[in-house]
Amino acid sequence: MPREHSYPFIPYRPTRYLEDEMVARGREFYEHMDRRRSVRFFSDEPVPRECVELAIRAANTAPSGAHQQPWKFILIGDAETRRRIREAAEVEERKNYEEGRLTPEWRAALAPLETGPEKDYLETVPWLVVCFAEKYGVRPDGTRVKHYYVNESVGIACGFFIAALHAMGLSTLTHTPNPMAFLSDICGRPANERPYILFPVGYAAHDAEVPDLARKPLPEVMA
Ligand code: IYR
Repeated sequence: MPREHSYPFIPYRPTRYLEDEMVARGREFYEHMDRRRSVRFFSDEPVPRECVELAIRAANTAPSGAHQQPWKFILIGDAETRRRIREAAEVEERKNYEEGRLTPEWRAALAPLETGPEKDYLETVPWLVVCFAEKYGVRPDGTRVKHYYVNESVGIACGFFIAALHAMGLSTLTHTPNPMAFLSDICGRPANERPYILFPVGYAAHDAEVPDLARKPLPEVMA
């Protein structure tokens, strides 16, 4: 029986696999994702712009509330803007780390990561990508469009972005300088866009190190 629709619908037939192949593909994808780490030591080696554009295209395939795609990815490659972002981020982070804005509990949680106020990687990497969340849309006549599930939608898109970079052998860090309103000024973004995550994008340095952390085992994250 053909379904009745008020709007256009098209057939969708996602590829199906034999069960053994499903498991093999799932395992391969999981193992691939399990090799990803957040990186704080980057190379200054150039990265083709096309790679970052492809990662943004991948992010843009994410599901979103009412298919509103309430995200904007700002791509920054020029050295002067990267320098300004580093300086502004470090001003805020010095207040966090050196002027006691981080609570003792927060500092203790971060201790194993050995993070600090120095954010030199923001100038090292060839690209910065700032993801902005559109709190609401703006019609051409200036009226507002309500957006739904903005945080969930943008978070999923950023996950796709991170996964796409990893698939290309690139590294990133989900950097959320706090507060990060300075990113709206530097990137010249309108009031309906809220800075969401700042991603340095590049190759991991040849001598990069990451904290020796373990992931929670499945029974701890699944019930
Ligand atoms: N924004 C700070 C602090 C920080 C907070 C969390 I939660 C982290 O996982 C890592 C760092 C900074 O970037 O150093």
